[in-house]
This record gives sequence, structure tokens and C-alpha cells, in this order.
Amino acid sequence: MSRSFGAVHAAQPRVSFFHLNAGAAFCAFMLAFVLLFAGSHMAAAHGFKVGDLEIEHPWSRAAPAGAKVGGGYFTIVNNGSTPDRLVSIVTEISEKAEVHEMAVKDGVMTMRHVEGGLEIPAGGKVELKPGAYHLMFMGLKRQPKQGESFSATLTFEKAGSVEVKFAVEALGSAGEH
Ligand SMILES: [Cu+2]
Repeated sequence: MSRSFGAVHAAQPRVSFFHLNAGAAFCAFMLAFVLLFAGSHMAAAHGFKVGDLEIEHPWSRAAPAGAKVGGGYFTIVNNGSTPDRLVSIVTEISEKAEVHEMAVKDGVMTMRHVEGGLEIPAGGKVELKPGAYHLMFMGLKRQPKQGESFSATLTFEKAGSVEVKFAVEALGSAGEH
């Protein structure tokens, strides 16, 4: 037992810091720094998967007191070879939720309910963001506060249902971080 353990241990490559020159040591330090930074960014930009779909960083805005509606944003990536559709959204904070599209037509801001679900093209992605496609949470049961998160179930025609967490960002946030 102790012999086989010793043999395995001896097979491990020996790495000595003192054999690295100053340049390599600096590179190693920079790499560690980059990995640390990338790690913290990935923690903030959370994501969810269902079937061939990836839902990246669902987020919402803190709502002012008395607000009856809120917006929801994320990017959906379809890694599959067939299109899919986001057909329903159920959240814990609102009575209903719909996919809306905001657009400026002849200088007038319009918002319409996307009927029949939001299509995510095969091998493509759809961004839900302020001023474009977004989820509209209607009949808020409570005001989402900055720093908290709330859950929602997204149902896709082919991929099925997935529970996601919306991170609540500052009132004026544009989703930049
Ligand atoms: Cu809307």
C-alpha cells in the first residue's frame, strides 16, 4: 500500500519556482490575476441551460415603490440545429409575464406583445435588452430590490422548461457590468 502510494507520488512532475526566470514568474503572476478577474466576472454573469439553449445572465431592475410593471432581460443562445420558441414565462413576483418588443417607428416609441412566442433561430441568439425585446412582468406582487434575485420558469416549445434566477440591478442600470 505505502509502496504503490510512493510510486504514484514519485511519478508527479517536480515543479520548482526557483527554476523560473523573472519573465516567466511575471507571466505566471499575470495569468493568475487574469484568471481571478475572469472568475469573478463569471460569477456575476450567471447562466442556465436547457436542452440546446443557454440563457445568459437574466437580470431585472429595481422597481420604484408603487410600480406595477418591471422588465426582464437576458440573452438566449441556441446551439441546436432547429429553431425553438420561448412560449411562456411564470415568475414569483408578477401575476403575468409577456415577451414585448420595443421599437422606434417614425420617432415614436412603441411596445408590442410578441404573439406566438419569441423565436430563437437555429445556431443563433436573441438578446433581450432595454429598448428591444424584453420580458414585461405585469402586476408586480412586490418591488424587486437591488442585490436580490427572484426566480422564474421559462418554457420553450422544444427544449421544455427551466427555472432561472433574475439578478436585480440598480434602478438606472443598462445591464452593463
Ligand atoms: Cu414591455
